[in-house]
Amino acid sequence: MTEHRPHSSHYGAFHAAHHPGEDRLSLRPDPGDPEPSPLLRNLPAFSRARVDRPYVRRGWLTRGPGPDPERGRDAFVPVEWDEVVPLLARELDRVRTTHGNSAIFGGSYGWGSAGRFHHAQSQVHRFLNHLGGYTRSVNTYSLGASRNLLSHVVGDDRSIVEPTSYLVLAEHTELFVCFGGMPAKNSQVNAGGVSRHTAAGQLRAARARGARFVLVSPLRDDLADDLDAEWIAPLPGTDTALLLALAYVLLVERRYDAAFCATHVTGFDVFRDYVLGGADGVPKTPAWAAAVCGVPADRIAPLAREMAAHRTLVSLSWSLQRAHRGEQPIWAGIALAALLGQIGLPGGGFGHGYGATAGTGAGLLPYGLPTLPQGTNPVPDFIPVARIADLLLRPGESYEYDGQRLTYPDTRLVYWTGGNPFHHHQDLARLRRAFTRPDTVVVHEPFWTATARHADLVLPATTTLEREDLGAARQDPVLIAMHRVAEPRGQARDDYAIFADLAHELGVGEAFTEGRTARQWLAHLYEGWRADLPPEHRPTEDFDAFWRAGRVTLTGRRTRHTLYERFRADPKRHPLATPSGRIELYSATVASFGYDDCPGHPAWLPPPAPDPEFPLWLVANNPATRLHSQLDHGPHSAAAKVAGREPVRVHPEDAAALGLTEGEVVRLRSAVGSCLAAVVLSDALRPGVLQLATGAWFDPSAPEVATCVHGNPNALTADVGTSRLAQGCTGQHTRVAVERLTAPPPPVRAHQPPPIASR
Ligand SMILES: Nc1nc2c(c(=O)[nH]1)N[C@H]1C(S)=C(S)[C@@H](COP(=O)(O)OP(=O)(O)OC[C@H]3O[C@@H](n4cnc5c(=O)[nH]c(N)nc54)[C@H](O)[C@@H]3O)O[C@H]1N2
Ligand SMILES: Nc1nc2c(c(=O)[nH]1)N[C@H]1C(S)=C(S)[C@@H](COP(=O)(O)OP(=O)(O)OC[C@H]3O[C@@H](n4cnc5c(=O)[nH]c(N)nc54)[C@H](O)[C@@H]3O)O[C@H]1N2
Ligand SMILES: [Mo]
Repeated sequence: MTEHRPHSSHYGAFHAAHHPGEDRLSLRPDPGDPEPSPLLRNLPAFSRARVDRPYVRRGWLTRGPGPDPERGRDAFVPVEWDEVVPLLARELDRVRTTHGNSAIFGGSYGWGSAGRFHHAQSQVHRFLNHLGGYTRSVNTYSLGASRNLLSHVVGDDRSIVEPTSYLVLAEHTELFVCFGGMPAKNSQVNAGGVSRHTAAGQLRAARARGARFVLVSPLRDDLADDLDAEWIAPLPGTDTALLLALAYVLLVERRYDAAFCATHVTGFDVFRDYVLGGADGVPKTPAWAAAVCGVPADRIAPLAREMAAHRTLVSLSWSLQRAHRGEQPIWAGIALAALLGQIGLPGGGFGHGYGATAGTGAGLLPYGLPTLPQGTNPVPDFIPVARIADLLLRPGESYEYDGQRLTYPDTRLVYWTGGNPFHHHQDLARLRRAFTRPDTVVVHEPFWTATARHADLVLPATTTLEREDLGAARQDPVLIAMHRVAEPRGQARDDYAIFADLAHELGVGEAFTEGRTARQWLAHLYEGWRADLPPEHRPTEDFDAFWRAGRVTLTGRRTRHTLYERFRADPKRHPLATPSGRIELYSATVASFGYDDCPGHPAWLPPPAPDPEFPLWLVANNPATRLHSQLDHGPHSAAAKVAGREPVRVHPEDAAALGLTEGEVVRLRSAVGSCLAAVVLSDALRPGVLQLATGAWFDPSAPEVATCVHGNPNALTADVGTSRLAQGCTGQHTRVAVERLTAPPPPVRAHQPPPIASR
């Protein structure tokens, strides 16, 4: 396929041609993209790590389904498609008839690939719904704490889905105070795709107009250099204290907007009382905060005054809430913005996720996109997504969640397509134990990820490049005809084709496929979507014309608007969806749950006292050189590794104190596990804080040396929810010690196939 064809990914649209003889991909970013993402460089990743055919784990094949400590350690036996499909169909049938459908965990969280039809989660959910349903997961690793919190505080998640647009910020915001930054590395990516990367340009435009940026983060590179930001570096996990102290200054100096608080806020008195110390005897003064967060008190008070004197955006990153009591910094940030009284004014108020994705602030199409109908799931059971290990380890036990008492169902079969829990979950040694518990684990994967290695049945999925699809996101102005760019590798098949065969075997083939081929589905979804659009936004191209053209333009994206404008103008006519209709600085609902880990107003809830054995903070953020764990073996990701290992950044002062040298492989140890990583010296960190990105493929091949020898930070993070309110992921931080190695480090085997056996 030497002709360049249109395609799309979570990090950009492009044209590509595959040269099979040389195993080379020639790739041209979309010509309309002002700043194409370097992540595209990972795409020409043809590698040994590919799953070439179906496999069944040896122990499962010989002993049959059942809990097995060998899972994740065993060899795999190659099998034929016409053998594995009936085998798996029988097992699915056994589990649902013997244990009921709630015994199938089909949450299958993960980003998979861009493409509306071959969306792996939609495929697996549709398939399992045709079998009678499954236990699902709710919420995301991205925003576990915020979704629930925002529903109580501002009534919905519009501040995430459709925040004030960048165009408005670029024109109006005078002062950006960015908690967690707006990292350029993250605005490469958008779920579903992005054909135009505009975030960095908009921020430069704001700067060129004279806006000032303050970065609040333990890492200096969370805002681009060309924004000339002032850098304030708190200790990880202490933003709540800083935010409360800023509120304290506004309150005692009477710089807050009393009129706005009187008309648009509920619970002001409770919050003020807490901040001033009436509730607990501790006034949240700058000096108090300085002792907690390490930011000088004499910078905190002036910052509060500057915020009150300018059109200020309080920008809160998603990372803030992916941590111990992650609800609190978001609630405290909204409270601060409420005191400033600029919510609903152009360029003022708060934002939550600018910089987290390419789409945040890029505007939103006022209509939906083609999607594969998933059917309905009659099984009521669910877990908050980050409780996966608890689900498998604690069947029948109950726990609290957002005012409810839930019980973990007894899981017999785990079905995963398009996600990598051995990348995304915390405390991977514990997840390994959890994965020994079910009777059967099924994974569809293009690659031998750690999750595939911990399965019993591994079915080789095509990559996006090997199939046709529709590519679009609601924050982007084009729908892309994703043409096939490469032939499927080995015996790889589309998730859809795999499910179609299983469905036929189980007697629901016609219902699942509706008699359509994949190409017929694309045409069906496209035409059905087109017919439903408001006429002014309906593309004139029918499917064939769209497919030939390679794209259609999506019109109507609202790129200039201010969030909460109408609420501000008339809170009675346009109330928020909270019980009071206002911004709740005190929530009677949250208070009624009686959770000490999430009381009824924003509060500083200190982490457990630090263990002197683990003196350093580790920030485990999203990676700059790849999307999560995807294509970790790709050229761009590989180029950032040091001697094949994931780099851990260390401040030169810490390195000197520990006797570490650039490039040295060290062992990081936490209360739950250990991993190896290669030292890279950097003064872009607050001293005492290390940084190790997520996504290096988990490699437990030398447990006597480390839980992971490659550098996956989730070997170190604790598997604890944010609070009972949301049970969100807390993987962003952990406390560690650094140890020098006394023997040469073992090789990294993560990107090689597992042991293959004959029967
Ligand atoms: N410590 C720590 N951990 C974190 C985070 C953190 O900040 N710190 N961040 C968290 C966040 S925000 C997220 S969203 C998660 C991300 O976690 P995931 O979304 O699970 O990570 P990915 O690496 O994107 O996994 C997607 C998998 O799908 C596979 N895949 C791609 N296309 C297809 C397909 O068409 N079919 C099939 N069957 N498979 C396909 C890929 O090969 C890959 O293995 O990680 C979380 N984990
Ligand atoms: N290149 C790339 N882009 C991505 C992704 C990817 O994998 N790769 N993943 C995408 C996904 S799924 C998501 S959810 C978003 C994630 O968006 P975020 O959650 O915002 O991203 P992170 O990179 O995890 O964290 C952002 C920054 O927060 C800072 N930070 C960490 N802890 C603290 C703290 O306690 N206080 C303060 N003030 N700052 C702190 C860190 O320095 C970090 O670089 O990114 C998306 N974009
Ligand atoms: Mo995420």
